Amino acid sequence: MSNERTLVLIKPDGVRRGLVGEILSRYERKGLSLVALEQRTADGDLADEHYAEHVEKDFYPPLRAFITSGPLVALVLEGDSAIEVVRLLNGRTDGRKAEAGSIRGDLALSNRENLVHGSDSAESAAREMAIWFPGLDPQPTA
Ligand code: RTP
Ligand code: MG
Repeated sequence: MSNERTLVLIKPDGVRRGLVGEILSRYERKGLSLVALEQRTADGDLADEHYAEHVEKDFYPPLRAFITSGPLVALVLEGDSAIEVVRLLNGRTDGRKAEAGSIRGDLALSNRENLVHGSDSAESAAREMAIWFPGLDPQPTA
């Protein structure tokens, strides 16, 4: 058992499409616990910080425009192997290729507007939690 915390974003397409409850419920039904949740709108600086690994890539300008295009919901989830489990529930990046049964596989049809973000490693999770929820302990309490 490896209890972990991970950072999730329900991206602006998820809020616009009214899928926040549907997506949250998938994480909750899996058994992950909600530790923190906040709706906010990212500005360009916050987008650049969050997506530091992608800022030089060709796909970044449209990604930046998308992620700042409206409110999103940031959350921290906790549970056994939470980082990997969230990535499995999210599915492959491209909604057209994502596995049926995953959030993207069932609900997204785009490589960019793919509803959710999940930290991809323990290091990313700690870095991203510090960006979105400074003051929150990145480690589970027990
Ligand atoms: P995320 O970071 O959002 O959890 O997604 P991911 O790990 O599955 O994908 P990543 O490679 O980190 O890409 C971050 C986000 O950038 C958008 N993207 N657009 N070629 C493209 O147009 C392209 N590739 C990626 C997606 O929104 C992706 O989730
Ligand atoms: Mg990623």
